[in-house]
Amino acid sequence: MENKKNTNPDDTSMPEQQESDSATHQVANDKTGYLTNNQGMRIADNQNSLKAGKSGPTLLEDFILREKIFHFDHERIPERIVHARGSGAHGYFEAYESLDDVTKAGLFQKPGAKVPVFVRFSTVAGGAGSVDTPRDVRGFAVKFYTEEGNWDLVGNNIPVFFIQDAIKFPDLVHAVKMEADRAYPQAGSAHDTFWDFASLMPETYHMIMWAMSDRAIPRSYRMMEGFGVHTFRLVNEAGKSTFVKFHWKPKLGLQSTVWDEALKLQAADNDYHRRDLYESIESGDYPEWELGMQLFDQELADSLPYDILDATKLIPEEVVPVKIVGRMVLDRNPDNFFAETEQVAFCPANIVPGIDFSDDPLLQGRLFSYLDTQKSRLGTANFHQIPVNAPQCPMKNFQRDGMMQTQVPKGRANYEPNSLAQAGEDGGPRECPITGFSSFRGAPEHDSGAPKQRLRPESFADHYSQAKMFFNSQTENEQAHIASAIVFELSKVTLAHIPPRVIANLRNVSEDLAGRVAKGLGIDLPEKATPAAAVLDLDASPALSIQKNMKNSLKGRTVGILITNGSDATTINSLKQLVTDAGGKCKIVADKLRGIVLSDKSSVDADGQLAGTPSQIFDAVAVILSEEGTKQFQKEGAAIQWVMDAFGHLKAIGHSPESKPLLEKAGVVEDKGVTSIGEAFVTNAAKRFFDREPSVRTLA
Ligand code: HDE
Repeated sequence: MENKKNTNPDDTSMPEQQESDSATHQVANDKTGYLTNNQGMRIADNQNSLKAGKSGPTLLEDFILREKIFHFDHERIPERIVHARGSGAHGYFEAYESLDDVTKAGLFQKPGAKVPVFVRFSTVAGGAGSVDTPRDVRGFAVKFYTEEGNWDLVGNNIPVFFIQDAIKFPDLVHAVKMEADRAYPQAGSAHDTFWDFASLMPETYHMIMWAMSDRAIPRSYRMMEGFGVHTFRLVNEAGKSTFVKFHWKPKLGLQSTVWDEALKLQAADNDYHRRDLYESIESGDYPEWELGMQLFDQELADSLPYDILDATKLIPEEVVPVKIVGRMVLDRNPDNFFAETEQVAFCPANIVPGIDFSDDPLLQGRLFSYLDTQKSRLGTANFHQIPVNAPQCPMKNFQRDGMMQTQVPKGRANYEPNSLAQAGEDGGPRECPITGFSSFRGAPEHDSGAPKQRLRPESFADHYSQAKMFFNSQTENEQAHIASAIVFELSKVTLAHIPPRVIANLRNVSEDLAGRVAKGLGIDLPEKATPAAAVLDLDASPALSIQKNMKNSLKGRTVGILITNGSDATTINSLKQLVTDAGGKCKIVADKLRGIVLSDKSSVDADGQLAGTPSQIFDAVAVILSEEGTKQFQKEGAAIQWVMDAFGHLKAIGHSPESKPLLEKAGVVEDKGVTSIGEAFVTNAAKRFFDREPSVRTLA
């Protein structure tokens, strides 16, 4: 055996027992670390697949090859529907002053306070591999990792938009992206379908002015303005709201290319903007913007000749000045394009207390779309756990599981309210009405009706009246079942503080029920729970009872007939006939499946063997045994149980005279439901004998 060729210049050691090949082998040393598969197992040869002999075929056994190709096959994720091509960077935002008069948002409270950000700039129409310099709107999306949660300001480099209502967005995007049949042009609006749409949509013309201006062919991402576009709200500690439009002003000032230059850049450097951003950050020339706010109130809004909720309108800086409130510096390139820039998931609905939405119908649609689209793009509802998306403040809730879950929550508190803490367990986090986010409740901007609120109407406050009506509508036996069921369930509860709380609630449903449950559990009757609304005496509704609405019919029901060798053939056949005539079915159960010899020497097969066919699966049972058979079954546990269960489950039991000793052994006490085989049994088989219940078990 010869050695593998070692082309690692740093490596001096060589394994000695490997066969030579012409591939380039770089062998691990202390500096490189060891190459492993995804399970952490060290790999000996990353150049050759495992073959039968020297030239193959390749073996299916090669798990190293299969894992590597499998993972490679799935490297791509769907690109963004719009804004697919983009470039990202890390940095920070620093507040210049306190804005506590207009917002309680933590990042705007202290001069000099910094929060980390991740920014993604993008074109809109082209695919992920398209060029950087077409005529297009540019996305300007900022994720602020604040101590109160992530705030995403997902804006563009143009302060207005093409359409006024989110419902038109799919049409706009279909029209502007490559045409459906020919799949071109790849990145740009200069084609039939976009201009067809625009020609029919007067609301696009303001944005078209901007898109046809040099704003749409910027020199660099570093030299673009950014805009939140919509009117948002700021809300201060006192709950007062101020309208706001967000602006980003580049420290380098605005700069665009000329059209001919933009065209030629597409040939000279497809990645012109991506390279520019990356290289400026690498060289320490950090791009910087100042955050500006146009702050105004309803009165100012009312004075304008257009609607501040219309995203095709801007408010000139000359009318409402832009107040500069902080700066953003991008000082770190992503370590990995895919993990960060591709997987970052922006969402305009990501806001923090102190910032809120307006009723702009374009914004309202976006609040749904971004969360929704990330599920398609990133494949799991857990995309918020990807490092670039994860908040950098504590995050705790009761959402669980889902594909690609990486968190391992401890304990059993995955719901609330819960009282697990009372038993010394971790009960999980709780809402906070003071520091938690509450939607601005003031009057809506227009006449869209009631203010937004999270409230349960008073008309929903009665929780017991119908529970009481339900209980009162049941038969006595059904009521006993309910009481017993609750006793059974609560007897399984190990936390002692919980059953009294359930009974306290039951006292509002029925004192009788509550008393029976308490007695069944052997605990004292607790204080009654205070109802949120008076409990009403509603009329009972017989339709709510099962027993009051049962049909005494054999249709759809099955009678099980227990037989063995020597059973009377005539009785069996006449019973089968009667049951079939009444619309029911019969199934024969015997100790063996085949060749049971009846009294007339005829041979029959059973439908089920006794050991595996308990009486539970029948609606009524008949026991037709010979004297000999009865003796045999009196020693047969399964046969005794078969009869005992049928009796205990309140079923009709028919029996041949010879079978009686088996019934006695099974503890059957004669009642209306226990008869000889004949018409009476067939009538009984259509119902249950609830009156029997107190004689077979204790109910609560
Ligand atoms: Fe977007 N937009 N958008 N958009 N948008 C998306 O979300 C959408 C709109 C903007 O770098 C998508 O994650 C609707 C206005 C940026 O990852 C999608 C409407 C503005 C980015 C989506 C709009 C934007 C997106 C596609 C009309 C400026 C890139 C992938 C109601 C204020 C973010 C994704 C990034 C991306 C929907 C209009 C900016 C499909 C429905 C107006 C910067 O969810």
